[in-house]
Amino acid sequence: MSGGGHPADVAQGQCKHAEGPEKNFRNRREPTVRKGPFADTQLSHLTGRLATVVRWCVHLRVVGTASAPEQAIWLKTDAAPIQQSCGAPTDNPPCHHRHRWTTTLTTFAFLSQPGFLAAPAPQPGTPFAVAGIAWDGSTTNRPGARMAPRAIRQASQMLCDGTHPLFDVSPLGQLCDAGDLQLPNTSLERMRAAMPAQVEPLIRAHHMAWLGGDHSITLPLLQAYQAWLGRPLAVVHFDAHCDTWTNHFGEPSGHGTWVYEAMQQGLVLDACFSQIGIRSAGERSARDFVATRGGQIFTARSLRGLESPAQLAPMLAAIRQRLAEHGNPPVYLSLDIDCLDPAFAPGTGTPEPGGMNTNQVLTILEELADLPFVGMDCVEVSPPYDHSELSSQAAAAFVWTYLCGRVANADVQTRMQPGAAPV
Ligand SMILES: [Mn+2]
Repeated sequence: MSGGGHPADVAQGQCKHAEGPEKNFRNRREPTVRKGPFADTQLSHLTGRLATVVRWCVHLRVVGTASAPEQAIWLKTDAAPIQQSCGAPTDNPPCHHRHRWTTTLTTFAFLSQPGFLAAPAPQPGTPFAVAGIAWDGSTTNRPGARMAPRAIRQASQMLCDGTHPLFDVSPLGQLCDAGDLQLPNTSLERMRAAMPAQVEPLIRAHHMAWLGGDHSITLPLLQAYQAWLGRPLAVVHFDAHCDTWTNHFGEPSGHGTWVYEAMQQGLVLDACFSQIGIRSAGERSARDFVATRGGQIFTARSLRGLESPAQLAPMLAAIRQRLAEHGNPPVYLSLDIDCLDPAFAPGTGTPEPGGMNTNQVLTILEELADLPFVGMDCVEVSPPYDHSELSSQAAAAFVWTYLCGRVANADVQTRMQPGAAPV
């Protein structure tokens, strides 16, 4: 995509160090070579290339170590909203490291607006936000999910103006990108301990879509939502795996234990827990765990050949009925990209053949868009194992579809405040 209206193209020239096609890596076939004694020689050609690379490295180093106001000047953005959203003092904002990460590392060469769907940094009153949780320390097979937030953001920029063909709305203008949480990647315990102080202000300020990360991030997210709402949540859980194991290869917690732990901790309404796409190997007690606790399991096998709204209607009705029986509680969506068959999402840590297709997931997301969702995560995308960005594209499409569904159902109480009456 290279049309003139594309966000990536519109965003070009934000940095004064790279204005114009002659200084733009993407649009330029040959480097700008300073004329001199060797102007027409191969040596001069190589020198020019080297000089350009050095100039870019210096530029990135300068911008990368700058404070938020300095970056704002260089990137021609307004620092005030950034500081206000972080509650940071204007003279020496301690929050600029987060924005340094999201601005410099994804702007090199491409010069595109780095946010999901080209969304700006958080501002008070923006209804929706995305944030990355770049953690994959709990993966049991192939790592790489810590790279996913950036990959999903990049894939999202293919969606242009974000107008959904079914809902006919766009989240742009109502969406901001809070960047990635600042988390230590040293241990699961330390990572989770660092989450609440960053997660809670975001869920109070915005309806959040979280970009994982491996699935171990969902437990602390559910803890934060349960604490905020003061009540357990219903969950719609797409996954190839039941994630109900009682230990993580000898450790108490990991990316395959969060469902068990959430139920044990009373974070979720067991009867309103719906699993979709389950198919992995596992002992029967784990595979059936959610059902034995009163929840519902829709295996990948049971969904074979069912794709359209009419074909999926019985399943959708079962989810709705269960929620209605329990007063339509707030719903959390947790979407593991490995619910998809590896043909549709090869870039994931624990691929399981025989999975859902993209249309099945999209149909379910579209048909359930009027449920009282309070937030979502999309996890387990592993860009190093992806091909042609298939998995990142699917993840971006799912998050975008969810957000458009929220915008299209603005009459539904999408952000249930603590103590509010059920929808
Ligand atoms: Mn999984």
